Amino acid sequence: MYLNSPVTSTESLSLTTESNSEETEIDKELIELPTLSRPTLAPTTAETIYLAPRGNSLAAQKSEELQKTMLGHRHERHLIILQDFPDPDALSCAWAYQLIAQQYDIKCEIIYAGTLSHQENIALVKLTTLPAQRWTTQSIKSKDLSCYQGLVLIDNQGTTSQLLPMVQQAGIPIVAVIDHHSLQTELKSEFVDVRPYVRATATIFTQYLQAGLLALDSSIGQHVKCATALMHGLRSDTNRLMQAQEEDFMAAAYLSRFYDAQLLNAILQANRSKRVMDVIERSLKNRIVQNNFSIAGVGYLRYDDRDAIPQAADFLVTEENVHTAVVYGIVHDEDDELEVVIGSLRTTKLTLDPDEFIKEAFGQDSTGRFFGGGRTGAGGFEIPMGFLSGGNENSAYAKMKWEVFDAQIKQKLLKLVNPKDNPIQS
Ligand SMILES: [Mn+2]
Repeated sequence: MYLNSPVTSTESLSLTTESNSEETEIDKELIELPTLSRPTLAPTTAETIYLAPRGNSLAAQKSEELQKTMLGHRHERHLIILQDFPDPDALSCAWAYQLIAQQYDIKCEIIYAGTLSHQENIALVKLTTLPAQRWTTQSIKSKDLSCYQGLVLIDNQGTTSQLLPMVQQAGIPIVAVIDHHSLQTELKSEFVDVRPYVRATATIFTQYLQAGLLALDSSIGQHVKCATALMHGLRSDTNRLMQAQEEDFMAAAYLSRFYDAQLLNAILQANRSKRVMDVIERSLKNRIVQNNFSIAGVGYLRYDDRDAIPQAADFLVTEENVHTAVVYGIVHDEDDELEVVIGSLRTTKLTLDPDEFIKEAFGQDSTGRFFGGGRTGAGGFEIPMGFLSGGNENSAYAKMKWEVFDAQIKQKLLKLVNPKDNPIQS
């Protein structure tokens, strides 16, 4: 807090308004040709050096575009849809978006379909009074969606939300998509800012703030809390900044002027529940390690404990000689009587692309939708069990069902991990 000297406001002004807009002008001229023929991603050393300054001008350009989009939607009501199980990156960015949009008299509601199951997420929402609401696939049916004029997707592209198809049916157009996961599907959206090479959506949002979309003021409690949430989102998506790159550090440096370190500490101090500890124990017992991959099925889990899966993967990847961990289990949703296999991947291997790995391991469903994807260092998948859901009162049946799914998932993973050694073929 004491870092917030009066200097900061003048600094940020000169950074954002004047010098930056001039830079943008020059940059635009320079990059006019390359932008047209720009390859999606080819990280050669030469290009990495070239990308850095362009990253900033892209941020300035996108901020301007977003502002124009918001100007065109003044006095409307929008829904910000998060992934079913939102993480700190998603939650904090949605809040930042809401605060930015407020200035244009756009009222945004932040919604998600699943639960907040990670103890840190619960602490984040409670301690910062972050305004996110749970709308289940049941409760949405009783909502009047006609009062909303637009949808916003943040830290996701709709593929991880059960709510999106339901609100799209109501004919609400997508106004903005802001994400850092690999491009999933072509979405029709007025504003799109998808940057897979950025480590956190919180970095993108901090750049918007720096560009002047919202002037953070450390005397406003809500701004301090939002900056703290963004810092938490940025840290958690970059493995406590260990996988952060220059622009993530720059974003963290900017947030450091406004965030509340004590509040962040309180969020991080949230303890694991006993049930999460039990899932971690099961993952330890069940893991098999092959070719530096650690793979563990943890059986059945309650819906509210779903987040124990990524936490178990976070833990397994810390074992020596392990660079990648995959943990999965069957999550039972009592509300909808549905079961789904949920899995998480964590890797420290720089050459392993979680998005590619998961897409290749599990493929697509009958509609062409992938069962999962990822970003740098982490990925996840969800395989609906459809007709096989339920019937678990019969424990012999439940056990058999788990064994089949466990074997099938292992089989698919081990094909990639160790093509020659497939334990199923005996
Ligand atoms: Mn993220």
